[in-house]
Amino acid sequence: MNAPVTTNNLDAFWMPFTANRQFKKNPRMFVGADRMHYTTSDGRQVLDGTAGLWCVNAGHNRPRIVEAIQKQAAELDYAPAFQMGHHKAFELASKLVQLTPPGLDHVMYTNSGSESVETALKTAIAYHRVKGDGSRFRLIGRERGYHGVNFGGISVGGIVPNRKMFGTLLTGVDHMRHTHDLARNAFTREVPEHGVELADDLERIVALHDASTIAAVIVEPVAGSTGVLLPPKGYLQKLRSICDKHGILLIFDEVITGFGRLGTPFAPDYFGVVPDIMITAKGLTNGVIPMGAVFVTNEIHDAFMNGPEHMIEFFHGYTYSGNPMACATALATLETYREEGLLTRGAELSSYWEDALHSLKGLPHVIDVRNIGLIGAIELEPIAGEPTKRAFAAFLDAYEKGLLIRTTGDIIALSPPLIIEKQEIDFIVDKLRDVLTSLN
Ligand code: PXG
Ligand code: PLP
Repeated sequence: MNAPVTTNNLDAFWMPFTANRQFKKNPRMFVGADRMHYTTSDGRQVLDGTAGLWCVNAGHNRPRIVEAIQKQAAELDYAPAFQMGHHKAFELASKLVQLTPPGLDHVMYTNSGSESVETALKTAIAYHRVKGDGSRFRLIGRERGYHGVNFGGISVGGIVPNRKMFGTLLTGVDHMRHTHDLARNAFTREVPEHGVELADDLERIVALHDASTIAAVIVEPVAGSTGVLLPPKGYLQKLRSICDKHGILLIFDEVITGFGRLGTPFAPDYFGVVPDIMITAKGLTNGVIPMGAVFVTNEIHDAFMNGPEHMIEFFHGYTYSGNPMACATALATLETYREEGLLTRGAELSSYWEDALHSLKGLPHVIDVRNIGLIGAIELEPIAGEPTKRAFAAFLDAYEKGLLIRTTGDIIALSPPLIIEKQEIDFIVDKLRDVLTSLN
């Protein structure tokens, strides 16, 4: 007989990217959230040091968003995504392309970062083919890259445990080296000095496979999930110029960096390098309703607008692409960002944030502190033979002390909602100091 389904029965739900057995012995449950804080099931307040999973950029329970969802549900709950439209999908697209860098003026909707990645990779390969260049099929990613969990994304990605269980993956993929170099760049503030030459890996890969076989290069402008790896000075510029030289599309995966996380609306506004395809999700809807968006240049879009007009131009899309509930949520999110200046608020706070984080230098086990915009990372020396254990202990202790952080490997990652105030930055750093001081 099946066990009764109650909230006390934790067995049925196989949780994602979670130590299930550890969690179920001692569950950590949230029952509410408002602005910067969660309420736990035992009635405590926990400061959200990670904006959920890098997505709740405007903080929790924002009135415009709540109201928009309630209204939309009663007005138009669903509209078919294929061969039919609804106004908010077009309104949102028009508003989004005003925010994105000039030239990235067309957008396709998805439901997650992972789907945005698949959409971008497929678009890149198909673009070359519609231009009559079907021999360009290879995709180049980077070691330690995270591009979601679907087959295309893990193929171009470079996080070993996310890949090694899943067979042959996509063929025709190659990887550049990652840019993390503690020997030369430890305790750098914002962009590190050393490592621009790592972009030359792309030239080597081109020399090996020949440019005529390569469709696209995909990178996170700042690698998030793997533990916050920053691009060295000049690195992204160099990737851009190598791509231009060889007719290769450059894809930025901005699932984390998009929507204000770097103190600018998107990474091109920070680095001055514009990709051909830009992948987003997370902050697009403040994490509240699942949605992603993939931006492409006019040139890419226009290349598909050929053939008989009654024909579908691109055989791709999802049941929920541009779902009315998601579009209403995204519109309310953009309005909240605009009213409160949140897409550039990170820039105002970043030097305070930087100084606060770097004050942790010198504490036990801390081998690096790095930051950019409202992202921070503290890298810990792993316990010999037991990687991840030290950081996980820090995560559990911080949670008990009222602070939610993320850990990946032995790196603590921080990415608070962009509405954070200075005293809340102080709270984060004070708690971390307590945690790190008492860590084994
Ligand atoms: N690309 C990038 C660059 C991401 O960071 C995805 C794609 C996939 O998005 P979805 O919506 O399919 O999860 C991501 C997601 C963490 C963490 O703590 C990071 C992500 C997701 C969950 C946790 O680092 N990144
Ligand atoms: N599997 C089946 C059997 C389907 O019919 C569909 C969509 O119609 C899908 C998967 C894809 O679902 P989605 O469009 O939500 O990605």
